[in-house]
Amino acid sequence: MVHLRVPPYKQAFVRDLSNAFSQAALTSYDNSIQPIDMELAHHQHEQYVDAVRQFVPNVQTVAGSDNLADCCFIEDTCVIIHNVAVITRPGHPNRREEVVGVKQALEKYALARQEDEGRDVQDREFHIHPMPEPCLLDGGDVLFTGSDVFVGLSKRTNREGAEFLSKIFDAQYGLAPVHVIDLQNSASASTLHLKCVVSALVDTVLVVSDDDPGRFVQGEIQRLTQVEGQDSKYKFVQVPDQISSNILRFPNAEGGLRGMVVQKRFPKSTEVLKAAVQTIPGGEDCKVVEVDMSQFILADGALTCCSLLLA
Ligand code: CIR
Repeated sequence: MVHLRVPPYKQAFVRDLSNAFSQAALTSYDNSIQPIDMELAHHQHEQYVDAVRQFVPNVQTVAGSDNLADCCFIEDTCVIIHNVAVITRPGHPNRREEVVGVKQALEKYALARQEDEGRDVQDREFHIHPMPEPCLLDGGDVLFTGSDVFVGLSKRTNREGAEFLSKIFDAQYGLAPVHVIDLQNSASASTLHLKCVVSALVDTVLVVSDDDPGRFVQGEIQRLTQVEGQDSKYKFVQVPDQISSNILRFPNAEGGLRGMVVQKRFPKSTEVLKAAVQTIPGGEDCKVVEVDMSQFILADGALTCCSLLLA
């Protein structure tokens, strides 16, 4: 089966907040100066899930756990391309157990999908591959554009993790080539994950932050995807706020955009994103939803990290 683009999403998984979120989530912020407000975090999570529901017919919630403070950041536990899921080994030891509940939810989903008469028979298969040791990888380090997978090597993701994705997505299923971007350099070492500074608007238009890590990643993507002297197929939109470079996109069946979720409170970046959408064929019909994720930002989270989206 040849897939050339990200199709519209039919299914999403989100994960409830842990009761330990405000106290024990990993963060680069000083929690005593900027504590997380749990009530507000719950409210913002609901707004986020409502936004996803506007574009995805089935949204399933995986139960949170008191022992897993960061479990709402479900993106880090799994990478899904079309009907193939790789369960990760999250880079931080505190987060490693998060995969157990996600794997169970996906196994259940895989069984239900097999019976789904709304799907073509060959589309009912759903394959799940857990990552073995010594692989380490957070899903936040993986960007799938529709035709390429980019993997950031970071404090959380190692080369073995990237190689495992290549083995599964490229060698075994022929879905897309996997390109490695080493983030451990002076320009981007402060970046937690690759997708802190880049995400896709549509398959060939990427949003990057207008700062050193964003420019570094843009350069790497251009370099890795240049063929025989031609320019890379990717175009870039630079946003002034790093947090706004991480958007949720909801493709339509024509390769355009049905909708996009962006961070609230960053008006300059939102203006740039809205203008970029207008340059995409059919962009005038794209619905833009703004969600305030301030309490998740305090735990180094953004938008893509709180869901798994699949066709
Ligand atoms: C962590 O440090 O692992 C979490 N507090 C934040 C994870 C955010 N994940 C993501 O952006 N994919």
